[in-house]
Amino acid sequence: MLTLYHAPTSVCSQKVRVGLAIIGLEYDSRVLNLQKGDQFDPDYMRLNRDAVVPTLVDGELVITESSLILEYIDREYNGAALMPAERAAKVAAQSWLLRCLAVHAAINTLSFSTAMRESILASQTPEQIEALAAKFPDPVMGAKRKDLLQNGLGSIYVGQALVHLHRALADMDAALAGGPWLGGEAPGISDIALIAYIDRLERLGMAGLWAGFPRIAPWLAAWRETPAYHTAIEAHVPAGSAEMMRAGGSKYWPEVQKRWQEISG
Ligand SMILES: N[C@@H](CCC(=O)N[C@@H](CS)C(=O)NCC(=O)O)C(=O)O
Repeated sequence: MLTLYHAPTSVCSQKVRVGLAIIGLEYDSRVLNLQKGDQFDPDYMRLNRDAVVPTLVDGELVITESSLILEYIDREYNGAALMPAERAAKVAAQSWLLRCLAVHAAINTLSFSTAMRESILASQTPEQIEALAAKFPDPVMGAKRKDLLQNGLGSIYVGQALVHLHRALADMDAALAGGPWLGGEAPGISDIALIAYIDRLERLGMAGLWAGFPRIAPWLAAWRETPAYHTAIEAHVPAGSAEMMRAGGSKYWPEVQKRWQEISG
């Protein structure tokens, strides 16, 4: 039996749960409360020394990094059916999996400089934020979190996030010209790897980011009709949290939109 350490609304957890649902794999669920700091528990950090979710345990094997987990479950339990066999399509899919690192960093930046910032600043003192940042095993990640919370959209990380997201959305839009899914006629590994990130942007009230990329909205709408989306994403959203995220993110949208228009030229 697979064991998945995950968190309800963490985007990287969502994407792995979508993969598990699409393949039809059962798993033993271990839910971490990231707000309470479960990720810093020494027992958990023996599995994932970066103190992040998700982590998949399969017997003796411990797998971290959400894109690698997707690739692993598809290869080991699904005959690699989600990975294109054709040479160019396979390289494209592998590129999306790798690129998720930059896309995740950008989503983390936009989440913590807007909606999450609102709720954290409302409930934590500057000393508590300092203490949280000091717990990150990677000091640069701790400094990033502190900077996002202190400076919001004025953080130096925001410009980089917008550039990476602009490239990713433009490339997704271009790739979707070949079919309703990046995988062609059905969701493939690239669609699964990206759904949680695009979904998060919409939940932050920032769907205007793809106003100039017409194939993204129908792709997201199609995902939201799937049973996997409901099981893996929607069903885990705690009551009231969707409204808080949308309200918190929307407050910052005019400023994000202004910066986005500068990038879009
Ligand atoms: N590149 C990693 C990123 C993992 C990551 O940063 N996960 C976030 C949730 S999406 C996390 O656990 N954050 C812990 C925290 O905010 O303290 C992956 O794709 O698995």
